[in-house]
Amino acid sequence: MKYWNEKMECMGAEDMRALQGERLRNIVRYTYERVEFYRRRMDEAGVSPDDIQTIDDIVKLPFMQKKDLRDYYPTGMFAAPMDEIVRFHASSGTTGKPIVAAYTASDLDDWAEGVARCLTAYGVTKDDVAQISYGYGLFTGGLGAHDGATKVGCSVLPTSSGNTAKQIMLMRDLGSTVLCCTPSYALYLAESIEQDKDTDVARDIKLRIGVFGAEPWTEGMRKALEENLHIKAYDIYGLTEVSGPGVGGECECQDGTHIWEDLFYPEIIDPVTLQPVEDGKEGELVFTTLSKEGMPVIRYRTRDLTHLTRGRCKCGRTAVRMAKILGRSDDMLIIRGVNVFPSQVESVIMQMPEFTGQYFITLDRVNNIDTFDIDVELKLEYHSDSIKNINAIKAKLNAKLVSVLGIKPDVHIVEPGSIERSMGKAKHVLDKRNFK
Ligand code: DLL
Repeated sequence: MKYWNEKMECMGAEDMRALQGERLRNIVRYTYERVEFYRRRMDEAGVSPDDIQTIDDIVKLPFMQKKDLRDYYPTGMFAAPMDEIVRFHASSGTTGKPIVAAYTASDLDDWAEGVARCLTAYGVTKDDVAQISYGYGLFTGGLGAHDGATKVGCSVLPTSSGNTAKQIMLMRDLGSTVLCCTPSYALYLAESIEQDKDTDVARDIKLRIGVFGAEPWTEGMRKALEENLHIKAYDIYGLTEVSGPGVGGECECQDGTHIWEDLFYPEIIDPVTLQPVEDGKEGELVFTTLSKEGMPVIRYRTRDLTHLTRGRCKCGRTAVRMAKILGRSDDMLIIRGVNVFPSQVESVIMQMPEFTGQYFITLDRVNNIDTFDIDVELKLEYHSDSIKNINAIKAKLNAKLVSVLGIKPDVHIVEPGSIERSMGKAKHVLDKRNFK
């Protein structure tokens, strides 16, 4: 089966816009009547639900952001009564109150539908064994992928994250064919399989598809994961505030993430002027949920930076495509006045076969000048090289980093295994300037 829901995934642009308009009309009225926040914001902006007729009218509506969700913690943004809420999740914010998301039964069904569309687009079927190594719990990764894989009819192996030796044993013994986890954990799993004396990837591991998301990852990382795990690696995107994984996913063309725009309406805006940005130009991704009942969001600013492409994909889908996410605007580092995204550092490191792909950036300020250090891990086979060879590798990396970043970091080549591995979303940066 090529499509999970051909009608929605391949709908013509005009019909899709009509459907989106109808759903927007409904969701605006629904939230206006049920949630004080939307009523107040719309009144302040001088917009009434009657002003929203077509999807083009969306620009009349005010934006919202994470702070609004925090301010209404814990239940102020819920639009459905508690007896209709069947699940909570919460975002992994490190500071302050978490963002709580609430789902009705219909929301869970739509969420699983989004994941099922992604899985089908990757080529997953009910004959697959899907190992879910995203964390289960408040994080949406585990249960989100689980419900989607269950809907497709896969044999689901809910390992959650961590306990890597057991993950590999079960992957081997139950013949997992699909692996769902963060790309950084997949890299660690691949490395651990390589070190496992009882397991040979080609002989013992049946994986064929990777379902990777929850953090930015580069084409270089894709190549490494595909080679190391003998799979095709696909992107899956989503966020707690909008639902969880499965807001969109790639197809076999690996040429952008299709957003399921009958459920989640995307816009790209200039984060400074808040004006719409045309297709193909980078900006901040904004979402409006078109069917959610428990906790809908309207023009929610994700902070994720990307661009959109419209038109029929080679796979036949018309669902708008989103480019790989460069990072969140909050993750952008300003080092000596230059903007740097950790994903740019990753893209360079992944081009060099000498490295494991693990890196860690430390920023500090000494005598009022930013310091920019990057630890990069050498692969075992290069570690025993002569100092001369290691220095040559370092010089090559430095030159590449300077040309991509426009700023020279202090690179430290470190021993294999010395950078802490991540079971979930990897932490690549320590900014000590924040503590000063
Ligand atoms: O990370 C949901 C998810 C789980 C997506 C599993 C995919 C797979 P949050 O914890 O709320 O939800 O974090 C959402 O993670 O705004 C992006 O910044 C980032 N993110 C998620 N997927 C991707 C991706 C989940 N494929 C935030 N590429 C989002 C890049 C991603 N960044």
